[in-house]
Amino acid sequence: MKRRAFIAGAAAACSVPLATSAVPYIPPQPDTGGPGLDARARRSGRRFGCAIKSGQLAKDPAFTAAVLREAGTIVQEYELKRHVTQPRPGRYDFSGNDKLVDFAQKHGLAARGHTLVWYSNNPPWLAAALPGARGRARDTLLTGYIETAMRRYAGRIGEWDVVNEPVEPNQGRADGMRAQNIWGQAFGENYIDLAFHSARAADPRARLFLTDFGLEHASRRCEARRTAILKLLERALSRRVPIDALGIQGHLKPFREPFDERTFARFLDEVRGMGLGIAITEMDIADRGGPQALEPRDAQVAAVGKAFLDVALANPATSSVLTWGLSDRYSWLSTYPEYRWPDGKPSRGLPLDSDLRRKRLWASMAAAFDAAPPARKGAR
Ligand code: 9MR
Repeated sequence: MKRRAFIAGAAAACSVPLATSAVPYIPPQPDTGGPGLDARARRSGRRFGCAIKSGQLAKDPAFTAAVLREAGTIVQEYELKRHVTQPRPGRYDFSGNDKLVDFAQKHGLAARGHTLVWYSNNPPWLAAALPGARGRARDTLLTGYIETAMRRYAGRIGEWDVVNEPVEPNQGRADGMRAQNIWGQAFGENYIDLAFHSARAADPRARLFLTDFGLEHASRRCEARRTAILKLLERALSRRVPIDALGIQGHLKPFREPFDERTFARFLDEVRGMGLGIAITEMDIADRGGPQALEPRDAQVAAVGKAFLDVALANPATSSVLTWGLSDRYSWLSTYPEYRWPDGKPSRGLPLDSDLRRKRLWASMAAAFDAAPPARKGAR
């Protein structure tokens, strides 16, 4: 990079109210060779992975090669959601995820399962059946899928997002639980107990996650969400619900909300203090609202990624980091109205650009993995 552009990038990186470090981090230019992110993550006993779709593997060999270069674990971007797998009652279609799990097995990758119980992406028949159902029939609408999916992939999917996105304080409930949620409406909070108990029974060796977004920034929105999650975890653990770990999605939006290392570190300490593991399960960085020019924008995105991962990896309970996609060639951020650029240019929130080149964000993630102290061994 030309020296002037570099300085401009660095200055811009300093001007974003993101992190509390005294010395601003200036991410290095990415190298083009060298070990991938999973190899870096393994140095501290962790894993790196990404979300993928089976269609990408079928149609894009260059992207597939990039996944194999960078990732040690994969997760389905959508192919285990119930509207896909259970289009009609009692009829399952696991064909998309079977391809992903076969791919993982063939190449020695680990696989996560996303997601078993979510307020969203349920088939219409399920949302229609739930309110009128009672007793065992109602329980089965929740637990039947957990049992079927987890038994099918026992030994091949080691970690499951059992309950996804349970809190939403801005929906008005005093306890911060998501009000517009078919599961909460049918069972009350007990849906969480039922889900985790049936997951534990379906595959006792699997690591069971509760996952949510909006836990990362130093904003009122995230503060309320962190409080709601901590209280939920406290209640659930006191009822002996078998939750092993919290999945922090990590959809960062640094040009809208600040990131503060101490705030995030304190939250992770509280989670660890409850005896839970931690993973970053869906990391990406919305660059909408950042500078138009790519150099300073990429530098700022990379700086936030580093600040965020430095805190996440300083905690020994953090076992893995997954990004939501791997390359800007395929990112939900480029399709979502709130985050996509109005001129149709791709969002640059993932480690590889649209041409599969390693970006500054890749370099800052690699640097964070390289510097990470060891993870706790044998975490469930
Ligand atoms: O990225 C996913 C997108 O392709 C799907 O259409 C959408 C609905 O299934 O889900 C997106 O993934 C979400 C994930 O499942 C939960 N956390 C937020 C993710 C981004 O919206």
